[in-house]
Amino acid sequence: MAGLLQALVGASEKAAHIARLCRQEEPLFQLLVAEKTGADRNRRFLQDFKTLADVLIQEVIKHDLGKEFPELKGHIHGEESNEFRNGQGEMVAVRVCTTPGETAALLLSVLEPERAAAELLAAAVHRDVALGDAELAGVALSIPPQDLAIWIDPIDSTNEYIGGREDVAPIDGIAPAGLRSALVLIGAYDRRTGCPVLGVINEPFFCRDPLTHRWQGRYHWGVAYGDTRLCSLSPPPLRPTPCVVLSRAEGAAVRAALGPLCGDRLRFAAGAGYKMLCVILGLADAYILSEGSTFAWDACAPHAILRALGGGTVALAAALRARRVGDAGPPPELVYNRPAEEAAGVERWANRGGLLAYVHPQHLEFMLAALAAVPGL
Ligand code: 2IP
Ligand code: CA
Ligand code: CA
Repeated sequence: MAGLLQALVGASEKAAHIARLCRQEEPLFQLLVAEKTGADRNRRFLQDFKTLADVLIQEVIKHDLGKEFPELKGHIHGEESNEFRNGQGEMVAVRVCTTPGETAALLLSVLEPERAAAELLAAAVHRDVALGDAELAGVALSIPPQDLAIWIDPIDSTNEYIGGREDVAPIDGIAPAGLRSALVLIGAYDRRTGCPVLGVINEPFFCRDPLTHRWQGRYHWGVAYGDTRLCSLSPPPLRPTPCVVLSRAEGAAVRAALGPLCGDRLRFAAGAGYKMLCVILGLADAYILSEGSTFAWDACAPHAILRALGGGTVALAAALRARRVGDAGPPPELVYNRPAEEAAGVERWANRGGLLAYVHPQHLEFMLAALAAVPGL
């Protein structure tokens, strides 16, 4: 089972490579930023291509994990559907074929006439990834893959990925926007309980290599299964005054309620996964979101890592409700196996009622107390 954690990391590395490739290689980059040329055809193509990058990355992860762990087949889910409408209006099911040549031909049926782009992508899809990570190789786990299922967000913060800003200065280590917030998220949860068990976050655009000027990535992983807690990172130190990271879309009521608690330590960032990563890295102590604007695939991987570090991710509205009726039990955490039956499409998997991601349980208590006073939450 050490194999599954390594396979998740390996899949995230391949995904990150494809994400970088689309920005680095001219034939692909031109498609990604085609909107800027202004031509109508290109404007439509932009929409198509960024979706294709997402769909393809998800299919690669699905394919590689399913091949190595047949028990997971049918239990690997993601944000995207692999059905893709090409420029001629035909439906193409994007998938990984047996050979790079076949995959390139399939991709060309979507990208026609961009042959070079199709071939570059196909080569990346079929590339073998060597990890060379001694710490990760030494992790020995025994979690039966047939008890697990997977959530993939192939690229979280797509808007920042497409926008590609590199000049956004971090504030106390937190990038308010830009390429840094585009992440690959792969999480495994317990099929029966819905609890997150393994998580991998890959940052494809962590920094530029000073010599080659190419983007370099990094990854983080965590395990929270039974009594096992393992993580590539150490728990961050407890700060007396918590720092909270929010979406720029967060409402005034939540901002006002947090004021007395954090003073000037409110931060804003793009990307749901990136904000959870800020908590994992100790750049913030909590990420609070009052709306159902994130989904199972956004939260599963970072939630598993937070649990590995002794924290978690609470279902905000349900936790506040429980508190108001005097429920003394632990606040309910998000689960990943229960769709909202009355909702349709992607909304079935929305984290309805918002969330609160934390790393230190002491902070959780403070924040729930402050938020319980907000009318309408
Ligand atoms: C999005 C992305 C957004 C986030 C939203 C997610 O995922 O992470 O940035 O909004 O909740 O669903 P915000 O930045 O306001 O937190 P995607 O980019 O995969 O659609
Ligand atoms: Ca997302
Ligand atoms: Ca996404």
